[in-house]
Amino acid sequence: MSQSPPLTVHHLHISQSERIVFLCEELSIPYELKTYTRAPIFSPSDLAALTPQKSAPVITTKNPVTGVEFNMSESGAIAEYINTIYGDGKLALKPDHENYADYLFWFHYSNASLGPSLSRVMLTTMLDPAGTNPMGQAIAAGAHKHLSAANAQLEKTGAYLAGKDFTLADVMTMWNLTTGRQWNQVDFSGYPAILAYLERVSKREAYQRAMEKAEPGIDWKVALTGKGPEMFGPYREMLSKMGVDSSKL
Ligand SMILES: N[C@@H](CCC(=O)N[C@@H](CS)C(=O)NCC(=O)O)C(=O)O
Repeated sequence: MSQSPPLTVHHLHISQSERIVFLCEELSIPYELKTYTRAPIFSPSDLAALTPQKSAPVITTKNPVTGVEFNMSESGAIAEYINTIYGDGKLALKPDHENYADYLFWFHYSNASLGPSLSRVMLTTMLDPAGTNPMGQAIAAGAHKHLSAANAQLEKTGAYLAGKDFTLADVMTMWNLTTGRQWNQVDFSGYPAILAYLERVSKREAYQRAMEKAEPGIDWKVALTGKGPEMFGPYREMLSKMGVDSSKL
C-alpha cells in the first residue's frame, strides 16, 4: 500500500513486543518506536492506558479506509495486520503454496501452544521451585513436548519453521525461544535444531537491527545459547521475596 498511514510501535522492554520491531525491520517499513520499561513487572501506566488488555505490543495507526486513529494489541493480530497493510503480505505463505498448512500451523503454534507451555513453567517456578509437585513435572514435560516438536520441524526443514521461506511464524516464535527465556529458565542444550535455527535467524540483519533498537540494554546473543539468558532481574527479586532462591533453579 503506497499511502500507508503512519505507524507507531509501542514496545515494552523484555517482552513479546520485540516481535513487532523485528517484523517492521524485516519489512523495511517506516515506523516510530516508543519504548517502555516494566514497572517493575507489569506495564507502566502510560502503556497500560492504550488498550483494555494493558499489555504489549500495541500499535497506534489510522484505519486506511476511514482515517480514524486506533490502538491495537495482541501480537499475532498485529503481525498479520502490519504484514497485510504495510508489507503487501510478503511474510505470509499464500494458500497455493505447498507449505501453506505448515505456515498457518507454526504461526499459531507460537502463541497458542509453545508460548503458554513456557509460561506455565514460569508459574510452576514460583509455586513449586523444587520441582517435586507432579503437576509441575507434568508442566515441564509439556514444555519439552512442544520444544521437541519445534526441534523436529526445524530438523526437517533445515531452515525456517514453515520450510525454506522466512515467514511470520518465525517472527512470532523467535521471542519464545530467546528473550522470553528470561521468564523461564529452560535449558535448550537438548534441542540442537532449535539452537541452529536461533543462530540462523540471528544472522538476519533485520533481527540484529531490531534487537539493537528494542533492547539496547541487553546482550541478546546470550539468548541464542543452550543455557540461555539470565532471569529478568525484577522477576528474580519478586521470586526472592516469595522465598524462592532462583540461583538453584
Ligand atoms: N497474547 C498477547 C500477550 C500480551 C502480553 O501478555 N504481553 C506481556 C509482555 S510479554 C505484557 O504486556 N505484560 C505486562 C502486563 O500485562 O502488564 C500478545 O501476544 O500480544
